[in-house]
Amino acid sequence: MINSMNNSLSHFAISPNRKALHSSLPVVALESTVITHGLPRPQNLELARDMEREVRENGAEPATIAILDGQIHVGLTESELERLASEDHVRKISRRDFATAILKKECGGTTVAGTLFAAHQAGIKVFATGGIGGVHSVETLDISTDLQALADTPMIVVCAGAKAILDLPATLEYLETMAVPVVGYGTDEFPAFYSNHSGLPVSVRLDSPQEVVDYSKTHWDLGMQTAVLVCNPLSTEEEIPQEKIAGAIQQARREAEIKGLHGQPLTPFLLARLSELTGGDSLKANLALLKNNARLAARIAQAWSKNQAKSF
Ligand code: PSU
Ligand code: MN
Repeated sequence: MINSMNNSLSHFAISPNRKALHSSLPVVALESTVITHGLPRPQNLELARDMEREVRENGAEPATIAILDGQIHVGLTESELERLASEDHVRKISRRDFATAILKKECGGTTVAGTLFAAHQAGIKVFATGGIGGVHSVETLDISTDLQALADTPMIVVCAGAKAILDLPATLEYLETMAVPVVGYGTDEFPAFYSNHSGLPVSVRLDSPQEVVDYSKTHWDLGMQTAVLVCNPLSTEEEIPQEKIAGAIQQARREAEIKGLHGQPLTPFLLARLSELTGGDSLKANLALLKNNARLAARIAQAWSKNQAKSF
């Protein structure tokens, strides 16, 4: 469990969203590993801008989170976003990497786990990503810190399920063990990132932003400290049916194994290889689901702050 701010405030730059944060206006945190390690250029910068636009157009303030020159930024300016998307030496920042990046004055993209840490410290309640990390199906043990962060950070996380390159049944088992509610947004099935169908059940189905807010409030009023994971499927036009992508996923995994890849480079390799193997189709679906999640997160953030205003 991570203690609240303590002396860490000096490492934060929260300026662009301070007003929104203090007046409990709707704010959506956005991660940045997807910009630095998850997508090729120039799509990474376009996507970062698109996600911010989707959030704004749906009534909330975006706060993209990253590390620049050793400072944790909650909310980036346009030029900071451009810099992050084009920097050559950027670290992938999960929870354990903050102190390293701060002391070495590095730049870095925050993963789901890293973003949850910084967003929670800044008082943000809603966060949008593409797909969470999870349990990899490799011989060596590889469980994303994302799962541990979800287990101990009380935030609403909007995603398209876990990335399809993972062992999805094992990932869901882990989330169950850690008591993280897995919400199907308008679905009974856990989405598999590019595909809407995994054949695996969610723990609860909810159908509107207000239902997500009511659910989260009840969960946290009981004293629970876990995230509420909202899994948002793509439209049928945008998804890639599982049977169409299963072969490419298997091949990418095999290649990673032959290369002996493990640790932080594994996920970026699998995503990039999959895009090559599908002739860009997986990239297209990945971009669509990221925007889709930003949209829903903004609507949930709006419902959340309306609810907060009512209870004062
Ligand atoms: N969603 C995407 N693309 C990504 C990621 C999520 O559409 O690249 C990133 C997230 O930042 C997530 C990370 O936390 O991949 C998982 O990395 P790992 O498996 O090494 O924990
Ligand atoms: Mn890992």
